[in-house]
Amino acid sequence: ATPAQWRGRSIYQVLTDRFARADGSTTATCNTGDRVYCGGTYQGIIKQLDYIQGMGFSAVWISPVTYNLPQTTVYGQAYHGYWQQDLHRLNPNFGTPADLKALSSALHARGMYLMVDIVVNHFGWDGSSSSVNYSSLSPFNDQKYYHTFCNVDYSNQDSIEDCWLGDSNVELPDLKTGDTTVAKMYNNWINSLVSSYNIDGLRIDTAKHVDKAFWAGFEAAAGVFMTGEVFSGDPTYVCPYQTYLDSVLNYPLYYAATNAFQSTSGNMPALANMISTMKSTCKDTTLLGSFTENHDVARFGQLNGDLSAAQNVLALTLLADGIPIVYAGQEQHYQSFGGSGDPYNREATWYSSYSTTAPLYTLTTKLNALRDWAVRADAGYVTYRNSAIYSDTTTVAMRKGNAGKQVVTVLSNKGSAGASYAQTIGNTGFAANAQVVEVLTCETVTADGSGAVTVPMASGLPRVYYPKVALAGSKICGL
Ligand code: ABC
Ligand code: CA
Repeated sequence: ATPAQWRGRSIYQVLTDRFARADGSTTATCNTGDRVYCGGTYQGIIKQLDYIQGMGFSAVWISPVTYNLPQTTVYGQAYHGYWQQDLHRLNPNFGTPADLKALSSALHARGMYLMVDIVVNHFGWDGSSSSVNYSSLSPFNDQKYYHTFCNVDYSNQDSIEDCWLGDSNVELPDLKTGDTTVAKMYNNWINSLVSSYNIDGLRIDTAKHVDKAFWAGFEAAAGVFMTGEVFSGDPTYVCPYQTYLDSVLNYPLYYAATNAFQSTSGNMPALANMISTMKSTCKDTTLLGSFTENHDVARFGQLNGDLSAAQNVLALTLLADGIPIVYAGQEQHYQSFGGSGDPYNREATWYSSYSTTAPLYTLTTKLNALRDWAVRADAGYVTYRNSAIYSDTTTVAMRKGNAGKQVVTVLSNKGSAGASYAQTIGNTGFAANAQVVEVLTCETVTADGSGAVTVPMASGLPRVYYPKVALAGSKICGL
């Protein structure tokens, strides 16, 4: 699928090993601290597609599918899939080629897209740089395909691109992606992977560690939308990658969002500023991947366990510019047991029993439904650039969508203990005296003569408004 086709989609991210087992177990042991395979598979995902689609997602991002190092390393097993050793074989722990094709078909039968995580920057090796047996790797089976070993120095871009990630326990031998032979082999591979499994989009691992000139040929060979992981909170570092890739993950917004909602003294004006800064710095914010959790960073629930705060974070994720991405477990308010970030943020989703009544599951359902309606109601919704229309120390309001079909979202970091108060929000673009529906409570309010809305804030909850007349036929709030 093309970038334009992806704009209106909403992505659910899974680590295949941790999302669902083929036996449907909700009790199978999965201790994140052990860093070993827990038994999730493609067939398991197929069985839980009702759960994913029931929340309103229209695409699923799965972790890397290629064959990985088979050993148990100092850092455990390759259950996450980022330690590949053979591009042309699949990781058998997740199923057979037929199983992956079955997942792709099952998604397409539902009108959903498949996004696959891929790694071109490196392979994986159980041991130090001097112990790598290159002939056991495929198809890059010779040292000549790899950069000479050095550790990444993050203060130097050449080093970021040419040196090795990992450490002496598990090295990540770095491919010479600047070499035409290597690039050609990668281009052939991605072309055949995409067509063999009917893949609709790609998530590019470690994009900032690959030379920029590599991407044009690779993107052409893949022929589908791709979003790159450029792990940095700095817009001036991240945005230029949109010259080389359709899209990148919106890490700067991630940092601004988690900082804003982390506590009742989080920096809300900085969040409003970041929304503006990304618009002025990036080529097209409407193609970025918006997320607030993933498999590398702390669960939001671990930073702040307050449910209202988590609701605001989800509302921002789903209603900001770009393609929203929710990481499996976020809808169950997972908070990581035992520690923060990798590996503790990779809890088995099955422990939630896939509850469809969990508060964040039902919230996600409502937000995806509204977004989906807004996307269908106005072709200009997805390309309209979201703007922060109000901010103070505890509140940010934003507007996305053309007049009459716009979503106005009012966010608060006051938390569940927050007092009730009325907040007037102007610059909504709503018509004078228009009736607008708050889609989470289904309460209607009437805008004043200037389109401003007086919002009844309470318990730190987010409020989401859409013009009432434009909801006719949506089934949202019974309209
Ligand atoms: C393994 C074990 C861990 C163990 C670790 C040492 O080794 O599993 O338990 O602690 C995969 C696996 C991991 C595994 C690693 C290494 O491989 O999933 O479990 O860790 O073997 C991607 C993937 C990620 C994946 C890899 C490698 C890359 O999403 O899951 O990891 O294929 C860097 C990379 C980024 C990478 C990330 C994990 O590390 O750039 O691609 N993610 C700074 C740097 C970033 C850096 C980040 C985290 O730190 O600039 O480049 O990301 O290390 C902001 C700044 C940022 C700064 C952050 C921290 O603060 O603006 O620049 O980021 O304010
Ligand atoms: Ca590299």
